[in-house]
Amino acid sequence: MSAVAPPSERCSAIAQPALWSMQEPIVLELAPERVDLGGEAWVDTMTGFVRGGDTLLDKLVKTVPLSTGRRPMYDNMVDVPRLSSHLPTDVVGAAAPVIDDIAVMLGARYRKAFTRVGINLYRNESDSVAWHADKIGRIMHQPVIGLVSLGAARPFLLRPLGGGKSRKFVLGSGDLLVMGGNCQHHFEHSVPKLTHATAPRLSIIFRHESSKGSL
Ligand SMILES: O=C(O)CCC(=O)C(=O)O
Repeated sequence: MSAVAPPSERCSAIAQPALWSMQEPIVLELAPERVDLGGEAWVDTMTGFVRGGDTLLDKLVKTVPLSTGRRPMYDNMVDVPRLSSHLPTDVVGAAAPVIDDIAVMLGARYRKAFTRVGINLYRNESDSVAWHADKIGRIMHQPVIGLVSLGAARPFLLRPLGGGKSRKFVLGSGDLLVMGGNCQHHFEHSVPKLTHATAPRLSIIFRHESSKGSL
């Protein structure tokens, strides 16, 4: 069950973005650095992979149908604290061709077909995603998940499944983070709520097919 939010309720303009962040979106050569998490789990990161991140955020918020999901909590159904969309990559690419470019670059590097795109809009500091590992990890060995962050910088946390010391990656507009190896099997991730006011952030998640279809 979900309700599509009208564009006017999704977010307001980003406060004072960097000038390069407002240019037409382009993608730089992919040159990530690897963080070894141990146990064959890893994260690749690249700062400033996408230029024009705030322009891309604006375009996606205006063109992609974003909805509020619902989930059970105790005896009630509650709104998920963010807006989301899950679409084939080429559908999002029709609105913003740079999405196709990113999927192709990730595909060439990680040897996967990134055919699905998830979009999450964190409208303000109260929006978040709770600790979880992606569902694809339950049915596929060592999936690769690419994530491009746009808009306000927010911490992205990773910790061993079930708890433990977390690692913080602060993702700014245009930054890339890729989770791979045993990451979805041994780790969980979250984007926590903040205690200070923040401008909107949008994440684009690139997922590939599993042998049992797309997730
Ligand atoms: O927005 C993010 O950085 C994380 C999103 C996420 O964990 C998800 O879509 O499963």
